[in-house]
Amino acid sequence: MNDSRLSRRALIAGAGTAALAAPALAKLGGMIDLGLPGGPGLRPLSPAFPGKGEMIVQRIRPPLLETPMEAFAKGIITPNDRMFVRWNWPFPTEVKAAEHRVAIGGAVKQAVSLSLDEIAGAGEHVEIVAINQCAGNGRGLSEPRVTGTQWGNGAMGCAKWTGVRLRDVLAKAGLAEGAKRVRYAGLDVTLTEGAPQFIKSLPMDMAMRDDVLVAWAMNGEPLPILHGFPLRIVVPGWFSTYWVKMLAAIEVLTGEDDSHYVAETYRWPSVPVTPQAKDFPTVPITAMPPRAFITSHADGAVVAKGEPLTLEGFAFGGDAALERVDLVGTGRGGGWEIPCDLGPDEGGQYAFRRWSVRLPQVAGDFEGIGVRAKNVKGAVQPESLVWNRSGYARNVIERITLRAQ
Ligand SMILES: Nc1nc2c(c(=O)[nH]1)N[C@H]1C(S)=C(S)[C@@H](COP(=O)(O)O)O[C@H]1N2
Ligand SMILES: [Mo]
Repeated sequence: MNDSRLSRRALIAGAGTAALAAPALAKLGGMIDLGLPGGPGLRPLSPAFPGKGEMIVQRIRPPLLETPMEAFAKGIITPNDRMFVRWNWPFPTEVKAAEHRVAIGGAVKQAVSLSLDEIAGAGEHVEIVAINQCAGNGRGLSEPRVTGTQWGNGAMGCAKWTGVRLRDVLAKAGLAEGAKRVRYAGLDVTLTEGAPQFIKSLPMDMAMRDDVLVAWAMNGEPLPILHGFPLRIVVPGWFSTYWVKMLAAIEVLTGEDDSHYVAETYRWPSVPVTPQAKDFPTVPITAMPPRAFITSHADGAVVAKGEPLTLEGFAFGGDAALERVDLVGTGRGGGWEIPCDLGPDEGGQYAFRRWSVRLPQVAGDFEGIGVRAKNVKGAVQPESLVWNRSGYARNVIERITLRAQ
């Protein structure tokens, strides 16, 4: 949560370099330090992407935009103009709603091609508040380092999604005997010949769930292009690698999915591994574990000695409701923990939830304090990083130090 802006000189130098790199950065607002261990942590901040406020630029094309942590301090909903953006491949910058179709084929009774109106008419309209989090969120903080986009913790956000149930859309085609998985693709196109298309699939029990949606709205607005206009899959509680954007095709499978992004990547070890480990079994990354963050104070912030101190932030349970949040730290007497107060449950079990805690008096520095979330399934954030070579599913307790003066 390191938000140190550079000096004006560095800022101008940064703007100059970036202006050469791409027109999108011409209106460069400044730089941000993500505090990645081993660096480099500096990234440009830019308000220049279509429909976006100030975002951390991880890559321009296809865009990888990270949300500055300050956007999470205000409330449980991440506004559309602050939601992080991630695309594996280039995608159309314009999609004509009237012409868009979703083709459903494979193990179905009757292959169909559905217009947006037909999708909207497929069933009851459902609204759900859910966290969209990249499986690689926080990967840049891994030690030892791992390859992949060096995200800080801003590859997540919480929005209200509106759509119909995937199962109601599937019912338009009807499942054939032996249907086992539901695979789907968007409109993005691969850059290099023979490269794998970004397609993902869900096991049938997930695809049939009450809250798995084909969504067309995000926070009450049509999906922005960067977030998958006109339709995207929403799988509350699961990492957003499954939330395919610009949904255009659905295929029902009778067997396992051997496609690249299911069979080869977005997997992690099913046993604990060391950085040296070579052959180990893997399973797909699916459900999100709980996480919690402090938003009231950045690492290194100064607090008033002898005064009371209120800390605030947000947390989430992952694939189950949040049960509790504790402030945890170390002191001369060993570890300590203080329960935090949970804010109102505004968004339900898949949403961010605010927490706060008031300490009666600051006695001295707080070295490495953090907040630890636990969900109702009993999953709790670990003390140390569960390292894996792709940096997936980070949920170690995030710690900061506060200086008393
Ligand atoms: N069509 C398509 N959908 C996609 C992707 C993609 O590359 N193409 N990336 C996925 C990944 S890895 C993430 S983290 C989320 C990001 O969603 P957002 O850009 O709306 O935040 O989209 C998912 N859906
Ligand atoms: Mo992702």
